[in-house]
Amino acid sequence: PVSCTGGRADMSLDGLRRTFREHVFYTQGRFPSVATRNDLYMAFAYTVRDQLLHRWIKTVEQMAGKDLKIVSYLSAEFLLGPHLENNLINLGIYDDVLGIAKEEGFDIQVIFDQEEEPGLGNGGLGRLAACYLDSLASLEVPAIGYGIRYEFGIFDQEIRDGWQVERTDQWLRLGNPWELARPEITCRVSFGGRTEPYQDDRGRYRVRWIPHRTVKGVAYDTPILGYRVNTCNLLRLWKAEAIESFEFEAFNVGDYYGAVDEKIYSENITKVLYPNDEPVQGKQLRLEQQYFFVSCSLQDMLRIYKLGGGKLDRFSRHFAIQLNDTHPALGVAELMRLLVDEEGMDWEPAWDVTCKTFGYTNHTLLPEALEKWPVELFAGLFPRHMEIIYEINRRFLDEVRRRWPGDEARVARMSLIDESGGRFVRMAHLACVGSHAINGVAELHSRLLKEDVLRDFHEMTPEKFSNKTNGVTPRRFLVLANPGLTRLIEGKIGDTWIRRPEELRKLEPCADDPAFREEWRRVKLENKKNLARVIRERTGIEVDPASMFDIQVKRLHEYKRQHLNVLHIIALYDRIKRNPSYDLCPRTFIFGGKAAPGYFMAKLIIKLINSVGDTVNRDPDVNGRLKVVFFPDLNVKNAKFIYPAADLSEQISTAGKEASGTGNMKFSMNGALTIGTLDGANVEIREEVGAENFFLFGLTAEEVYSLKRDGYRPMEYFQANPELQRVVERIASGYFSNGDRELFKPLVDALMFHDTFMLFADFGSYADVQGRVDEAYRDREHWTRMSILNSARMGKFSSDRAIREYCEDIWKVKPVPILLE
Ligand code: 26W
Repeated sequence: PVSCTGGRADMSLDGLRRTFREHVFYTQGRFPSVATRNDLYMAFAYTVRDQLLHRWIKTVEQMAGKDLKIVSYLSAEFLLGPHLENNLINLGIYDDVLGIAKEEGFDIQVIFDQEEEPGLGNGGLGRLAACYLDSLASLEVPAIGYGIRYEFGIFDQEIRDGWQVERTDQWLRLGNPWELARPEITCRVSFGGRTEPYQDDRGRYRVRWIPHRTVKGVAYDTPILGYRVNTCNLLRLWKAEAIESFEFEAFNVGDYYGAVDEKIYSENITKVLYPNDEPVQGKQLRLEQQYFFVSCSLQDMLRIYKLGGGKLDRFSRHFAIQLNDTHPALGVAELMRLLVDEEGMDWEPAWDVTCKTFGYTNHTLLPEALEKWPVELFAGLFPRHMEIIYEINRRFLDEVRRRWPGDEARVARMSLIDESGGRFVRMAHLACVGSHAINGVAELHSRLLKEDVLRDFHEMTPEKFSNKTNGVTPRRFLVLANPGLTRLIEGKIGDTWIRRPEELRKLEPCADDPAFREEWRRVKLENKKNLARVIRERTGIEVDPASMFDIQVKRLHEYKRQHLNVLHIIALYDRIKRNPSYDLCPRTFIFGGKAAPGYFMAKLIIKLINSVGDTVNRDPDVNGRLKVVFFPDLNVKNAKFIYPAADLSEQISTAGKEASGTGNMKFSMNGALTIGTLDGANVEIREEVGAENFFLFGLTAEEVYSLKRDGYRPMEYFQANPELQRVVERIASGYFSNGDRELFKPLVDALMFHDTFMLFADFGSYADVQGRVDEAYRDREHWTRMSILNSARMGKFSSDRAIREYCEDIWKVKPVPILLE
């Protein structure tokens, strides 16, 4: 065993202080008196990283040579958020480091604030991947996360004149102390060209791919430490570089600029994260990104596996690969190519290995969000994979025909190739056929998958399907985000719930204790004051921490219905204008979230929120009863101010549209009550916390479908509801846009004539239930009781529970405890 006791592995207070000072001096090259804020942050980060590396070495050492199984989580996105604070919590040295900072004479919060977060994801899907990495390590399960090291992550959002403005995210500008570049761990990834048949030395028919161009993938490793354990897993992200091979040089003799072009072209692949939360159809670079990281990752796994002397036909006993949505689904064809073309396996055993290795998680029901690639584009980039997909499809459709003779409609529906107008490769079908397990991310979502989107696949192979309801890590979203509440809970029930959140149930009796309720309110008020301060700093708006904080933060999307929330705000405003003494419990409405840069309607909704805010916040008639705030640049770092400060969490998507939602869980854990539809995980949250502690409204998924089927006419709801008419009229008349009737016309027209997401159908019941929220908030004792019960009953939504289910049902992997000696 490698010995690294003493020195930088020393985690005593003295050891940490010495290591920190050494890093200021030897890593940053600074005297303490001239060290910048960033020098200090870097020195702390390296001090903590030393501890991680110590555990990482131990993890690798103790896993080597063991007959174990590794989870490989393939995801185009990992939305990790800042590392420093999280690692301090997981290591258990938060207070020590706070002490050192104090002694050395600076504010640790300022140091934390210096960290640029790796925003390598869009929203729910990427953040889920990060929570799952935390839980895998915390449960001591060997795992590798594989993804893309985007040079520019999700854009930074600014609000100018009420509109979203995007700025490039330069997260690597000051260096990234959490990653280790591995210039010696590289893979070659090829694109384009053609294929060619040949006979191998045993006379077997083979195919060789003669690609048009090849790039190099370089590994960048980030250690992922679990909570209070020694397991330190690996997040391996790939960066694209130009290969500087002999041929490359030879080809470019005398053509310096050509050579530089090639370099730029190659490095483009991992330049930027696509900022859409819906697929970008036909974007070649996006498809190249997907293949690039999938190919690097599979090559890497095969390399690791062969290093341990494994035989290829047993690969699936040692690696369980999870496809986070269809973004890495090309992996199915790529593993086949590697096994058959590169390793010389026969088709059948290779296919057997492939199917046993992959699992597929679906994250969306929106039909327009299912990825499909034009065959022409696909075949041009991946001629060999196209052949392999045709062969998979041929064999698969033969099976369909055997099961359902003569049912050619079914064959067309299930084919990996969509030929219903243009030809496309259906990535979800490829993922389903090439996996032994398929799951949705909430009970309702998994049911709808089986009944609708993947119905034919469920009929054919029901045993592949299961549900794995999402979860979030209580470490980041409770312990780190809400230290006040964490202390209060620890004072009552200790801290074992941080690993076993089911134990939060022990708090239930405290809901009946008036003194505890008082404390609970005090913590919430502190958190609200804290958010109020941040809002003042970032927007200049003053909000009253005594008012109800009603919050909706998530990506801007019509199906998430931020504009339904706005319609209700305008209704309240309208009531005040019609009756200046209208009795309204003071509320602060807080919104946050990014809109895809090309999503016009989502950007218009941001503008509407800000315009309504401008009007309402200034109107003296309102007299403090209403405030509307758009919190700019929602990211993981900012989210920590938001979830702990909420009284009410808005989860108001059209039923049947939100696969799960995870923000709903983060809010509820922090004691917010939810107003929501029966959509995604809301259904299960309501089951857990009890219907009496949840504000339910709106159509069910079934009602939404049948209404759509029978012909939904928004105008009927409009005509039946005078308040709704006045609300829409205020927007249409230019009341919030200085008389400009054109500005919000696209939004108004979309609602009046289409209302795809049925805001009008749900408006009445939403406004009614908001009235009940208003009443309930006046009874502070009862509200606090409900709030405590929400936190106490959120155990199910820990990502630890979710990961245990994946481990047992899909991956068949077991924990491997790591000793530090
Ligand atoms: C750029 C292409 C693209 C396409 C789709 C990027 C990202 C997506 C995802 C499917 C969108 C997404 O984040 N889905 C969300 O996944 C969460 C985690 O399971 C769920 O909680 C959300 O309901 C779901 O919308």
